[in-house]
Amino acid sequence: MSETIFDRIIKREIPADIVYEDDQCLAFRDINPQAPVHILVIPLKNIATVNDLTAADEQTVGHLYTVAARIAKEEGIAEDGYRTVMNCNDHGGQSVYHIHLHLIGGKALGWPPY
Ligand code: DGP
Repeated sequence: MSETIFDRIIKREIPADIVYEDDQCLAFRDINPQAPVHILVIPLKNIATVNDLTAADEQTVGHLYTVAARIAKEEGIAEDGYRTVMNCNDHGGQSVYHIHLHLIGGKALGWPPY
């Protein structure tokens, strides 16, 4: 698995505004926020895309969601609502090949996303 910028954030080789961490995941503010709250929740394990997930990753991916929900409450956006999305490959708009759950909120978001 090739190293990405997110591996370097995990290793603290480059700075990030980290809002949560535990033994499975790290959450930090997106460098290019698309809304008042835009946080990325990533597994410490480098899984390139959603296509690469296996049954062994199910607990990890579920954990990303429970962490995102916890952060949404802490950020004060849970009641109004927010979006969680994981982009996959080119057509999905993925640019960093280490899976990450976008937590986006703090304003009313448009849908559909095109
Ligand atoms: P995606 O396009 O779904 O792969 O989202 C990648 C996101 O990662 C994008 O919203 C910008 C963010 N990003 C890229 N490089 C960095 C970085 O060095 N630091 C932080 N905090 N975010 C980054």
